[in-house]
Formats: sequence, C-alpha cells, structure tokens
Amino acid sequence: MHRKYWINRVNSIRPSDITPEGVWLDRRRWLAGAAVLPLAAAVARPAVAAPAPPPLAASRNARHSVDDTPTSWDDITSYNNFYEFGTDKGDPRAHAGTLHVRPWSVAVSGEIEAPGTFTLEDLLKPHPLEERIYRMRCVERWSMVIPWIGFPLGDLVKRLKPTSRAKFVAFKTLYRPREMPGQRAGWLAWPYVEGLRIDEAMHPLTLLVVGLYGRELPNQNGAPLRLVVPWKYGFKGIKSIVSIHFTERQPPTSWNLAAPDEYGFYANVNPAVDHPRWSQASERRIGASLFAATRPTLPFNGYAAEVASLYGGMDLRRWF
Ligand SMILES: Nc1nc2c(c(=O)[nH]1)N[C@H]1C(S)=C(S)[C@@H](COP(=O)(O)O)O[C@H]1N2
Ligand SMILES: [Mo]
Repeated sequence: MHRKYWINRVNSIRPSDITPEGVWLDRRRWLAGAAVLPLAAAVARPAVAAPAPPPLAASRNARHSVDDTPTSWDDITSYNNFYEFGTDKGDPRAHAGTLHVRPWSVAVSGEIEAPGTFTLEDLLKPHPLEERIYRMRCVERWSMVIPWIGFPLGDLVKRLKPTSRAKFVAFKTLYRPREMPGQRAGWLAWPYVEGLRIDEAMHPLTLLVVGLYGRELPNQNGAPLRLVVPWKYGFKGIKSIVSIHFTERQPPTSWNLAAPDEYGFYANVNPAVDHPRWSQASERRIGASLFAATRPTLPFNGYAAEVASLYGGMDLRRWF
C-alpha cells in the first residue's frame, strides 16, 4: 500500500513512546501533548460534556443482539479511546465537542465501479437503520455492551460495486488538527487508519454505525460515522470516517504501524493469544458489580459461531 497516500505525517516513534492500548507514557512527549489539550479546549469552548445528541429512531434487530445487560449511557460516552482528543479515557468527552460533524463527506475510491465523494446524507439515504446490541472488547482488557444504531457495511460495499481486484477495504479518520488537538501530538501517525479483508467487510455482523442508545452518535464515540466489528479488538472500530478505499493489497493500520509487535491486522478477540505484555484470558466488564466484572474472554468475543469460518486454514495463534 502507498503509505504516502494514507499518512499525512509519519512519526518515527518507538513502541515504548506509545501511550496505552496499555503502554506507559513517555514523560516528555506526554507533557508536550498535555500542554496542547487544555489550550485547545479553552480557545474553542470550555471542556464540559456536550448535551446528549438528538434522538435517532431504529428498530432492534433481535437476531443480532446479545442478552448481556447493556452498559450505561454514561459509561459508554465517558470512558473512551479516541486519541485525536487525548489519551485519557475522559479526554474524548471533554474535548470532542470542538469537532464539527456537519457538513460531512466520505470519499469512496480504489477498486470500485464509480469512485467519488458522497455527502453523509447521500451515503446513508438508501440504508435502513437498525439497533444491535453488541459486545465490545478493547485490547486493554475492558469490555462493554453497546446498543449501536447503524447498517451492515456489506450493504454499502455491494452498492459501491467493487471490482474483482478489491481484496481489502481501507478506512481513514478525519485529519483536522485544529479541531482534534491530539493530532498535534505525536502519539500516532495521523490520520488514524484501519482496514478489513473484503469478506470481513461483507460479513453481516460488520456495521457502519451512526448512533447509540436511540440517539445520534456522540462525538466522543466517533460521530458521525464509525466502524464496529464486534469479534475484533476495539481498535479496529475506526471513528469519524472520511474515506473508504478498496484495494488489492492489505492496507496499513494505525496501531500496527505504531507497534507492529503488539497489534496485528486481524486482531480477532482470542483468549488463547496473549498480547506481548499482558494476558487476554479474562476481561473486565465496565459498570458490572465487583463480583460479575471479571469474566473469561470468549473466542471471537462470543461470535465464533458466526465468524470462525472466515479464518479456515489460518493460524489463529497469530493475530497478525
Ligand atoms: N480515529 C480513531 N478511532 C478509534 C480510536 C482512536 O484513537 N482514533 N480508538 C480505538 C480503540 S483503541 C477503541 S477500544 C475504540 C473505542 O470506542 P468507544 O470509545 O466508542 O468505546 O475506538 C477505536 N477507534
Ligand atoms: Mo482499544
């Protein structure tokens, strides 16, 4: 893949410089980044949580919903990973109010019949929205249960008519450092990029998401459009998407570029494959009572019956 096309600014950072997804902070880098954040927030608007977004109607798809108790709205919208707004879990809610999510457009390019640019409205128009309650598992070993609103990515892929050379789909987040203070720090090479194999993108569980809990997506959760792949670690779920690119070759992904020994392209949830620095055998369910919080990690995050066949012949002990 042509890195230049995807990455505006490549940083020569070592894995030890990278913040969570479990890693320690390089103190100088952190201080530099921390100085940027309050300043940006003060200039743009005070760092207070935005009001809840407008309601968004969608009927529940029970067949694709789990029975686990959903995590609270407060937890889902205040404990976030969105490094464009900072590396602390509370930073996205505090700072993402500065992001303008309208107007919004999405470029579709590469191996498809008619490359071009859609307004968000035109992109969404043909697709009926549904609610699906999915498990969500971060590689940092916490999990949630989230009532998303969206539609299958596969329906959009079909509509875009990929050529026979389209083997992968690559996604890009907005690059707008004026509104995304984290992009003025070197935590990752911006913009954030992610990708799926085309059969993963076509799988009926893979969602493009525009809302949660009966409302439009809060900025901190990736407004106005994000990806959700429930059997993979959360970092695959790229937020605030502005580009969808079809390609013959496996595209670069942000966390793999930052720490190739730690974060793979496939990143399927797997209790048997440990992260180099910690076990993935168990997880902590955010908001659950002390006794119920720690639970075993499920293969493919509990979606093995639906997705394991995608990986026939692959060595699941590797997550690269
Ligand atoms: N653009 C972008 N997308 C991103 C991230 C990010 O930092 N930037 N973090 C990822 C990670 S590590 C996780 S766990 C999920 C968190 O989604 P949530 O905050 O809605 O729970 O978003 C993913 N998508
Ligand atoms: Mo994550």
